[in-house]
Amino acid sequence: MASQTAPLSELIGHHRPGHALQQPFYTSPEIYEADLEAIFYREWLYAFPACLLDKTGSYQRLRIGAYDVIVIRDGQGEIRAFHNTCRHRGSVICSATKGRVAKLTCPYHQWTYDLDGRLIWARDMAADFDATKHGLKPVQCRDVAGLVYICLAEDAPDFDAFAETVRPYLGVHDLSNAKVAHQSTIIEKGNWKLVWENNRECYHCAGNHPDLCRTYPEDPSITGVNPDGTFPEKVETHFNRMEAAGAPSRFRMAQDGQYRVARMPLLDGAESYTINGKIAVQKRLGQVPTLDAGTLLLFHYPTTWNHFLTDHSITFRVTPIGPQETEVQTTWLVNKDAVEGVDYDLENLTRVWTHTNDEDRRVVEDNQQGINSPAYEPGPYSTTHEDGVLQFVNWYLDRMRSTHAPQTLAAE
Ligand code: 3BY
Ligand code: FES
Ligand code: FE
Repeated sequence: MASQTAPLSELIGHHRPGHALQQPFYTSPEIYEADLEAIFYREWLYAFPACLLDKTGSYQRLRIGAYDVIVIRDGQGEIRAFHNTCRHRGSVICSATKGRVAKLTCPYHQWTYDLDGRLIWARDMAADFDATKHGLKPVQCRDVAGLVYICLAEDAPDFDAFAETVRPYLGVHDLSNAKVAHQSTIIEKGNWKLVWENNRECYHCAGNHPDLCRTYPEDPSITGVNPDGTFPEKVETHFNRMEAAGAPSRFRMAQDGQYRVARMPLLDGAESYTINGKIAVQKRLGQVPTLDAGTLLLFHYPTTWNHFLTDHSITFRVTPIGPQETEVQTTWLVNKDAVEGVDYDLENLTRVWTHTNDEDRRVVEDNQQGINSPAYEPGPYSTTHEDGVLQFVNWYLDRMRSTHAPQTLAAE
C-alpha cells in the first residue's frame, strides 16, 4: 500500500538520540495503525479497578482500536473478558458502555450466553448445530491486587513478573476494599505518545500546575527514572523509613522499561493531593503506616499511571482514539465504607487532579498543534528533567523496532 510517510523502519533509523520524535510519529495515520498493531494489540492493557465490577453480571465495555471488549464479573466472582461480537452474525452484544446483566443476550436474534461465555440459547438452529462451538471468544484478563488488565493477543506476553513485582507494593493500599468515588473521562486532542511524554516529566509542572505544585515535588528524581540508579538522600531516607514501617517503597523498574514502581515523598510532609496538603478522606483506604508516606507511583506502558496515597488512590488509563486524539480516564478510589459529605468532600478530593488533567490536556493539545507545523523540528530533551521522557521514547522505539525490522517492511 502506498504510504505518504517514509517507512517506519527508515524513520526509526533516522531518530536522533536524546531528541523528540519526528513529526510522522505524532501525526501519521499509518504510524498510528502500526502503534495499535505493535503495542496496543499485543501488550497487557490496564482496564479499570476491579471494584468497579461490584456485583455478579456487572460489566464494562472497552474499545481499543478496532477491538470491542466486554469485561464482566461472572457467577463465581471471577472477572472475565470477551470480544463483544456475537458468534451468530457478529452483532455487538453489549451496546451500552457499562451495566449489569443476568445473561449476555445479543440484541439481534437473542442468542444468549452465560456470564462465562458459553452459548446457552439459540432459537431454531439446525439439528446438528453445536452450541459448544459458538461460545464468546475470550480475551485474556488478569486482576493484580484489585487492578484489572486485559491482553488482546492470543499469545500474551508474560504478566507474572509485573504482577509479582507490584503486588507487595499494592498490598497496603487494600484495593479490594475500595469503591469508586469519582471517575472522569476526557479527550485530549493529541497523539497518545504526547500524553505519555508529558506525564513522564515534571519540567512543565511549575509553569502549568499551580494546584499540584502545592504537594507534588518538581524534583526530577521523583518523576524520572534515575538512569544512574541513585536517589537524593532525602528520597533514600524516605524509602528506608517507609520500608521499615512495612510499606514496600524502593524504586523498581522492569528490565525492558515497561513499568516502574516507587513510593515517593510529597513536598514538606504533605499527606495527599489537596489544596492544604492534608488527607482528603478521613476513613482511609488501606493500611499505609504514616500520613506522610507520600505517593506510590506506578506506571505500566502503554496504558496506565497511578498514584496510591495514604488516604485514597487514583488510577489513570490512556486509550488512543485516533492519530491526534487520546482518551484519559481517571478513577478516584476511596475506602468502601467512606461516606461522601461525612468522611470526604468530593470537590476537595478531586480538585487537584481535575485541574491537573485539564492543564495537561491543554499542554498536550498545544504540543500537538505546534508539531503539526511543517516548521517543527525535534528538539533536545533536558538531561536534568526529561530522563523519564527519554526512557518512554526508547521503550516505544524498541517495541516498534522489534516488530518493524527493515525486512518486514520491504513489501510495503
Ligand atoms: O502523574 C504523574 O505521575 C506526573 C508526574 C509529574 C507530572 N505528572 C504529574
Ligand atoms: Fe447475535 Fe444474531 S447476531 S443473535
Ligand atoms: Fe502535568
